[in-house]
Amino acid sequence: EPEVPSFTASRVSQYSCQRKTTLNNFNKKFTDAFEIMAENYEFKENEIFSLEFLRAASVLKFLPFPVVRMKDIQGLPCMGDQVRDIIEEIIEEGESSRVKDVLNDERYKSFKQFTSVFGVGVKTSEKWYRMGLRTLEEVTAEKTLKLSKMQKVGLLYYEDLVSCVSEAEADAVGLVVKKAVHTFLPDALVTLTGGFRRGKKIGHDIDFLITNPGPREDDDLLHKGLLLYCDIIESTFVKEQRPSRNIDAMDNFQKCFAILKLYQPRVDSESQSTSEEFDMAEVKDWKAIRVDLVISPFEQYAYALLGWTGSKQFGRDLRRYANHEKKMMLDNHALYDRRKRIFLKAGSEEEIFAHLGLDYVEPWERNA
Ligand code: DCP
Ligand code: MG
Repeated sequence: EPEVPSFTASRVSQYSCQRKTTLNNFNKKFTDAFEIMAENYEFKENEIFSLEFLRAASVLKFLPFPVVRMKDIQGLPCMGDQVRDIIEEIIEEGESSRVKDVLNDERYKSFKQFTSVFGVGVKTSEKWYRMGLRTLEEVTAEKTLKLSKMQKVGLLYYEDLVSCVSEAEADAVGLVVKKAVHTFLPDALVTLTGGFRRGKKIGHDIDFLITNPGPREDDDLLHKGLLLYCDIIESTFVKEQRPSRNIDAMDNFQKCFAILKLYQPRVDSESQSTSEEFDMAEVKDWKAIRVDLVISPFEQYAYALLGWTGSKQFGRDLRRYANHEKKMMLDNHALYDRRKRIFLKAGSEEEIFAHLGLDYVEPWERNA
């Protein structure tokens, strides 16, 4: 029987920060199914079940072979009954009836549409659904709704924003952002984080971390031009603040959830032949792109970089590991040793892994 050498299921850690997970996923069939189940539980605000499926997905993303029979998952962590049932169904039927039920569920379908709008989360979706709204068409037609500024622009640029961001677009935006930042702060470091730093070829947004070595004069950076829409969140970090206990807490950096207008040269010959029929001004030669800009003080840069590189599941497991295995508290700002009652400084991601007693995991191996 062909067996993958040096793989022992019982030695797979329950923490994704002790595993190396690349984008090479042999079990997409299963992990896509789990992610739908997790999302449905998230819509029902059942965090426990949602996490159960996300953890299972993350373990299967790490497996160096495709699962073809139940024996293949024997001894692996995070394989609860709900998870095993779905794996069994997919092995036997090629698909899962439970997942199909979710995909056909009216509430799931509505929440999926609603949350695809920038600025709309589970809470707003819940409200709209209770009002009897089911589709985005119904939402836009409902003139009595009080939409936030964020939701208004989310609907205005909807088509652009739901179409994914490519690597080429990420590079182009990177140049624009760097140029803009450097006119105000010539020495600032601008680093691409999020999925693109992990090697993903597409994303739903582009994440940048900005830090300025030397004296702090970055406070005004986000208040200057360039953006189509920008929701600036002021920094709420207070000095010597202990890392938050909540593993999904937002950080306190100054940040901006922006929509950037990326001009694109038109390359298709088709539109050129017909362009004479249109007023040139009406031809849209740009795309609205979601960009997150995070400003971190230089001393916190390594922690911010680790946190904003993700994946979300990798970050959750790092914090859970720190807390439960090391009695330390980690967030995007700092690492605090509860026993020694000290903050552990780090100038690089490598140092943070070392503080935690973990082997270093490269960004492209954090696709948990
Ligand atoms: N993150 C964080 N704190 C937040 C928001 C995000 O630490 N308040 C982290 C977790 C994510 C990373 O930042 O992995 C980037 O967030 P995204 O939602 O942009 O996720 P990705 O970039 O990984 O995926 P996508 O391709 O969907 O953009
Ligand atoms: Mg991203």
